[in-house]
Parts: sequence; C-alpha cells; structure tokens
Amino acid sequence: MRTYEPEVVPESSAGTAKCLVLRQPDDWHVHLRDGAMLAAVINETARQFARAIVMPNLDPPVTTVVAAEGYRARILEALAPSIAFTPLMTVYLTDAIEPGEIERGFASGVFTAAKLYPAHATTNAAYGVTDARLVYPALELMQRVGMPLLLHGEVTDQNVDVFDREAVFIDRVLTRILLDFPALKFVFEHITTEEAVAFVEAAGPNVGATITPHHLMINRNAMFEGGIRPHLYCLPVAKRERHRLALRRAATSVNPKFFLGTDSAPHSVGDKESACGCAGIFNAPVAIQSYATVFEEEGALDRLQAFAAEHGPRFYGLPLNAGSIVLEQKPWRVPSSFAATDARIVPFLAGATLAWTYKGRIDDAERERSD
Ligand code: OTD
Ligand code: ZN
Ligand code: ZN
Repeated sequence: MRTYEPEVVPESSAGTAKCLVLRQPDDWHVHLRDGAMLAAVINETARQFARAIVMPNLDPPVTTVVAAEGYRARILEALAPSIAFTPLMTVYLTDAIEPGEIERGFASGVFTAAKLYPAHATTNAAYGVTDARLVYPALELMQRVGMPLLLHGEVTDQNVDVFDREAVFIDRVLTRILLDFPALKFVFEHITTEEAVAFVEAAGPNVGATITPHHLMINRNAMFEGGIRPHLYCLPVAKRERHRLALRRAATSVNPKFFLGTDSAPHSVGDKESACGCAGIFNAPVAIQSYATVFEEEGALDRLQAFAAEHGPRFYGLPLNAGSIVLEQKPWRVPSSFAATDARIVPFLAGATLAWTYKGRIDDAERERSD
C-alpha cells in the first residue's frame, strides 16, 4: 500500500539538500480573476494545487449556474495544457439570490459552495449581502443539502475600527447564524484573530477555517515598515502580533478544522501603488514555500501535509489527492514581479529569499523511484 507520510528525504545528488515530499495540496480560497489577469495568474496556482475553491467576486459577480459554467470554462481554457487542475466554483450570495438557483447549481456539481460577502466588505463586494437574514432561505436550503457556506467574516459598520471588524462579526453575525443553522457547514475564511481561532475551536465539526500564508507571516507593523507598503495590504487587514501567533498555533495544531486557503488576490501594480490602493496580496507563486517556511519555523514540518492536503478535502467531503509535490530545501529568490498582458503584478515576498524551492509535482512512478 502507498503511504503519503510527509517525509524529508536526502536529495540523491545534491549532497546536503533535502527534499520534502507532500501529498498534493489544494487551495481552499483563491481569486483567479478573468481575462488577461486570469491568464497571467492561473498557472501559478495550478502548478502547486490540484484543486482550488474559486472566489466568485468578478464584476459582475458569479450569481448563476450559467455564469459559473462560463467562468469555469474560461479558467480551463487559460490553463497550460500540461497541468491537471480542477477549479471548484462558488456562487456569490446577494440579497436577491434565488435558493432554487443555488440548489440546481449544487445538485449538478457546478457550485461546490456559496460565498457570503457582507456588502462592501472587500473588492467587488458591492453586490454583497446587506443583512444576513435576507439570505436565510438560501442558508436553510444549504443546511438541508449539506452545501458549505463560505464567509468573509467582517462587519462593514464604519463605526467599528477596521482592526476589530472580524471580532465584532463573530459577536454580531456569526454567533446568530450558528444558533439559527446549527447543522450548516461553514468556513470562516482567512481568519486573522485569536478570537476567530477560539470561535472555530469551540464550534462543532461543521465549522472550519482557512488561514492564509500572509496572515501567518506578517503582523500589522509590516504594512508601515519604513513607509507605506501597499503590497502587504489586504482585507481582512493583518492584525497584532498576538493574533499572528494564535494563527500559527491553530495552523500547526493538527486540528482538522483549520486548512490551507491562500486568498491569493492579484491586482496590477498600478492598482496597488495608488492614492487609494486595492486590497489583496498575490501569493500564489510563493504559497506552499511560505507555508513550509512557517511550519518549519514552528518545528511542525511533519504537520504541513495534514493542513495543506488533508483537512480541507475531509471538510468538503472530497477525496484526498493521489499525487505528490516536492519542495527542495534550497534558497529561492522570489521574482520581483510577474507579467500580465498590459500590467505587472508584484507577488507576496517579492525579492525576498525563501529557504524552500518548489520543484513541482511528481507522479507515482517517479516517487517510487525516489523511495
Ligand atoms: N482582496 N481580500 C479579499 C478579496 C480581495 O482583491 C480581492 O478580490 C477577500 O477577503 O476575499 C482582499 O484583500
Ligand atoms: Zn474575504
Ligand atoms: Zn478572498
């Protein structure tokens, strides 16, 4: 029988270099965009991840089965032919969403989950939900059929400090949803606070959470180090150090409720470096290398596979991936930017040197040879 224990194996020819072999991971939260931007970023995600939950915040947002099918086709079209990758589509909840549309999309396998953005919470969230009670019929349906709800967990009340919006969302919105839909499967997306960690830990097995590489690596100081750093601005915004440490503990705890979701959100350099810069961090090219760095720093490399490749599929009720990927313990300098047709995109950790180099997928045959 094949085993997929993560292992650090000596590289045959390179003397001291070590390789980390992992079951192939999935990205349970990504923004792939559309058009030229989609073409520029899709293969960065698809090189590392077998599947990804694709966010529906296009403009206009993906609110119908037809729109999701069209978007999925464009993603597959933009994919390099040699890469096997499955986009898992989501539907964007609006005040006017028809539960029947959600049910049809889920039953036909087009929608894997539904995304709730509180109106105006982030990029293209203008069409989001103004009051969670307006989508209660949709949530009822989803609870009944076992369809996951994905939550951008921040209140948008201008009177609430931007650093408190996640914690206040738990008190004002999430606790209520959980009481009203005790069996609803939901993912608290891109958690950033110790309050969110505690909430998820205390909830039942129907509640999970994704954690991004950037929230594991930076605290809010990073946005202001020596000047304003627009490429480290995202929503939910990075918080204090104690929150980052709570996220690191959660990610490395082997608690099956916590799993990988990059929230990779590319914007052109012009849209980031602007008087009103867009929120979002493009981390797809550095995703698994960043998580490996964090897990190594925490002395938890042996737990990376569970977080990256096992907890997510189990939460979603999907099979684990059969293939593997390889990372080499060799310094890798992150490119300073990536090219789109008419723009450049600056990735997370641009120009920095990471301790891990992503080597790619290995198929079973190759893996057996290296065993
Ligand atoms: N940017 N955060 C999110 C989305 C985007 O650019 C985006 O699409 C999110 O929370 O999903 C963010 O900073
Ligand atoms: Zn979000
Ligand atoms: Zn997102």
